[in-house]
Amino acid sequence: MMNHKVDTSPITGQKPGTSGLRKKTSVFMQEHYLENFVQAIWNGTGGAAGKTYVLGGDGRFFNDKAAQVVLRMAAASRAQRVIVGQNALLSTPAASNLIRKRGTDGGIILSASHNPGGPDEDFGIKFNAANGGPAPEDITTRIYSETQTISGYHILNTPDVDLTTPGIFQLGDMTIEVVDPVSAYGEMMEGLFDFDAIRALFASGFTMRFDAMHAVTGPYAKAILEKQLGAPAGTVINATPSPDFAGGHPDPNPIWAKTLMDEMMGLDAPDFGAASDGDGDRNMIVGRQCYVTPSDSLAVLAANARLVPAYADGLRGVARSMPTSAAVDRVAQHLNINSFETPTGWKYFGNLLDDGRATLCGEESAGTGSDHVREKDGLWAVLFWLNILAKIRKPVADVMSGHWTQFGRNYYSRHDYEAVDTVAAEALMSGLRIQLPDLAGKKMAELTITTADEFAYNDPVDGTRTEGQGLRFGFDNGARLVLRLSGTGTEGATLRVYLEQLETASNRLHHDPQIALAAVIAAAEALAGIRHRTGRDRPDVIT
Ligand code: VG1
Ligand code: CO
Repeated sequence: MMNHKVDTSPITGQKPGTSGLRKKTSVFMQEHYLENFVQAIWNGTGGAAGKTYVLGGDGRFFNDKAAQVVLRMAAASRAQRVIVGQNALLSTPAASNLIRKRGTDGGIILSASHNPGGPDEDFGIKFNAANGGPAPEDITTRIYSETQTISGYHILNTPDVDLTTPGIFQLGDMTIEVVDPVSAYGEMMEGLFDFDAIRALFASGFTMRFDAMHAVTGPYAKAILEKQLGAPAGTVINATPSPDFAGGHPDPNPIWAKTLMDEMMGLDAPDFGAASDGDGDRNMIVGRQCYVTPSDSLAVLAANARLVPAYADGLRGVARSMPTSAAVDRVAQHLNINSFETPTGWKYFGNLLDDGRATLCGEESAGTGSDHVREKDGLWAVLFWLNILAKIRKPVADVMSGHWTQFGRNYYSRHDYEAVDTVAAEALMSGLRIQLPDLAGKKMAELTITTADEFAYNDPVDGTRTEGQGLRFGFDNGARLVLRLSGTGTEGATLRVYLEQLETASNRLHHDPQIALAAVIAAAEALAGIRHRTGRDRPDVIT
């Protein structure tokens, strides 16, 4: 067994973004690229010696090979044990659960999440800390600075480890424990939700379609929905993880989960539909002829949390990312609990969850989660909805209508302009940034700007300050506009335009969001000149 020290030199651009390091797969497959970053993880976190880790990924192209590299490098750096999902598969929330349950020092997740996969698409790697959550900024900063000074890495020169069967294996002095990726996660879900009530719901003829989008949630959804909860076979579709997600884009939104959307909008639609993303941490919820925006879904979960055994005593608080709509804030106010507004990315929820200040968290990008793990959790959100529906036995459309009648409706939409020229996108943002102090009082199309600032966050638990988290504009009709650049893309820049407007008039709760938001959409164009600057006449994705 040879422990090699391989000479290397820093590779530029290994800076983790919103959620780990994401690049084109071909970039990750370049000599030393993955190895440099993995060594930087060890170096930035006090070394791997004596540590235990969880390892898994979403099954995309290069997942299997990358997992073998991580194992050989962990062994060469004298890690004590790695708990790895069978065939190197683990959904992100399942990895978070294992890190916590087994008390490991952290985990490595091989995934580019909602980004497409394959030799010409994207790959990614993420380091999670001992609390099970995405490494906070101080750790990612240390890892990044290690990538800038690295001169060598350690790796064993050994054949691949067989990860196809659960069991205990040795690699050098390191123990490898191959585990079934689903069982611990399934047990956790059973402990949170009223499985008997959900079983009774399915037994009563309730129909559901779950689109796993050829990604990692397939085996989880099959085991939990069809086997444990008795949903008919065929409830879960596209259930086999595929290295390129069968050529699809594993992002559960109305555009990329179009097959499911079409079925749910049809006359014979099932009662309930859901989808999840590449690594299983996002969710889309859709009722019969009723799409639920992620921001509304978070609010509905918060309002009905007491119906779920795990949250029967109520919520300690809720948190949402800044661009997420304020729908959940209205519920929090009604429940008399705190609501926190954090920067985009799950890592900012970690302290609030660890400190017991928030129980539920969510993002407009289809991420919802709670203190059961430290990641957003797609299937958990679906089970939460099923638990609510099992108790109240109403169609999703009626749940939404009742919610809006009680709390008002925060009309919401996000317009994405993808793979835009980076220089043009940055110029758009910096052009607006310098105008911020002078914008209040200015008219944009039909609306007048009342507030304009750039979001910064002071973590209430450890006092860390995070700046530059999105440009925010308030208008005289109560609408809100947010602009920010994505930190997960791998091609050019993605401009995200978030639009929101509260409506409380009972006769205006059922409009098409694009129409309800027309005034703020026009104001955004007048303010930012998006079409002109990006050269696009419409967004690539509207959620
Ligand atoms: C996007 C979403 C953000 C989410 C992140 C990771 O980030 O907006 O809410 O936390 O993806 O999700 P950005 O920087 O592209 O806007 V996942 O499921 O791709 O890990
Ligand atoms: Co994801």
